[in-house]
Amino acid sequence: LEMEQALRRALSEDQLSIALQPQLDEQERIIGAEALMRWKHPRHGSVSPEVFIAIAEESDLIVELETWMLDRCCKLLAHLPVAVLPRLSVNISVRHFSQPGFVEGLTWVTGTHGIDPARLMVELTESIMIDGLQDAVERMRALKRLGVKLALDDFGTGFSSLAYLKSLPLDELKIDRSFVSNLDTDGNDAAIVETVLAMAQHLGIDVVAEGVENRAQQEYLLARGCRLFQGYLFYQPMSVEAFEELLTGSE
Ligand code: G
Ligand code: G
Ligand code: MN
Ligand code: NA
Repeated sequence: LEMEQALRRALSEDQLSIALQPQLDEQERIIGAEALMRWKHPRHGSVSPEVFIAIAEESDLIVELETWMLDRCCKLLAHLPVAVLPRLSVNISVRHFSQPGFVEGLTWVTGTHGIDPARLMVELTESIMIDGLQDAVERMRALKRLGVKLALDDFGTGFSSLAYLKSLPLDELKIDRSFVSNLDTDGNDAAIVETVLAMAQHLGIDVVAEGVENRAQQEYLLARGCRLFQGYLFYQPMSVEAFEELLTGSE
């Protein structure tokens, strides 16, 4: 509860920021970035998002934090032409996704900033299906009607099977970095990655490989049809200023 109060203060006292990690295509052109929340406490310093996101998710505080995040991301998209920055990906927790006003909120924030909702990739995790597949599918369809893109994050770490994938209106799958990191050493992980890529291709869903740290991983993925990459091999998450510099400097 103490942490929750400190986090509420963080929001009103401007202690939160955004880190952006570029996403690249097979030619290593930047096609977007994932937005990741950061919190620097005035006395305790940086607090890990693993810690503060989990605390925020215990209440509707997560809705406030992610609403702030969406506003900042739409503002940045409005500021940068689509040719410079095609899209941004934002993580949305199941609690926020399940809120009655979520679609309206997204409609409002994209409208206010005058951006094409298709430039926003909403990253969801398999936990959205916790209250049943049908509910999740209906909510996802409402988002698709607005025009935003949908990604399934941390794919492979959840409890669900591959079978339901065909019923989800997804644009993108993000293979969890735990599978990518062992590609060269673990035959099972390599087989999983290969299967996911083949299946996604079959379903017409793009795949982002997360946590790509070396050329061997990149080449393995490329050879099996993966076209989108994110990881320390290319870029670590960086400040918005550094990201803008990267984009405008490489024009
Ligand atoms: O860089 P990294 O340590 O930021 O991120 C740690 C975890 O925090 C990741 O799983 C990431 O998805 C999550 N995360 C970062 N920002 C957000 C956010 O705005 N909302 C949610 N739900 N998760 C986030
Ligand atoms: O769960 P989600 O995929 O949203 O989390 C993104 C997290 O992955 C962030 O914490 C980010 O810093 C981290 N990350 C991104 N690229 C790499 C990488 O190449 N290696 C490792 N170990 N972590 C990464
Ligand atoms: Mn993510
Ligand atoms: Na992930």
